[in-house]
Amino acid sequence: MKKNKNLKVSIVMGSQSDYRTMKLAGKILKKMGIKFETKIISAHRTPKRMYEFASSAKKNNIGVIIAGAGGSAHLPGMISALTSIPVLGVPIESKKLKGLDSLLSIAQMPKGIPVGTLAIGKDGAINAGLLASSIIANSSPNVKKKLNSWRLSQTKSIKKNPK
Ligand code: RP5
Repeated sequence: MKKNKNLKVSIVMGSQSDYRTMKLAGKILKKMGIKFETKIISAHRTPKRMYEFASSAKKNNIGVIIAGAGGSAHLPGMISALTSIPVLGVPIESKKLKGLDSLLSIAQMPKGIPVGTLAIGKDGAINAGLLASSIIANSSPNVKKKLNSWRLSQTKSIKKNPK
């Protein structure tokens, strides 16, 4: 892969109400020293904004897109249809179905247009941040180093015996 230290991650979400979950992905990226942006883009409420974002993402040096959405949650799949940049989908925990709707919608993409689907809610947002970091680490030794030391300190924090 071409070395490009300036690849950014874009965190997009369907609504302001998704931010309390999606900001956790940003927290991880910050720790890894990865540049990122956050945007509200709704596939159904702002379809033109979605199209413009996805079709210009490559020229804007975006290496990974993290997309959070709840309910029918078509944002990650629609973005993936418009760009070959890897898209990681975070199913937002919805009020009525606790995010099962979001999870199935994001995970069940028909063949041809993939979305890497994470867990429902905050765990998914954190793991999306970590997975995006792993992808960026392929072309950034600095990020690889930070990611490895993050994982090592997680391992060290696990006690051998319960109290
Ligand atoms: C989806 O609808 C958003 O991703 C959000 O999770 C859900 C509810 O949106 P709001 O009604 O809170 O704006 O598009």
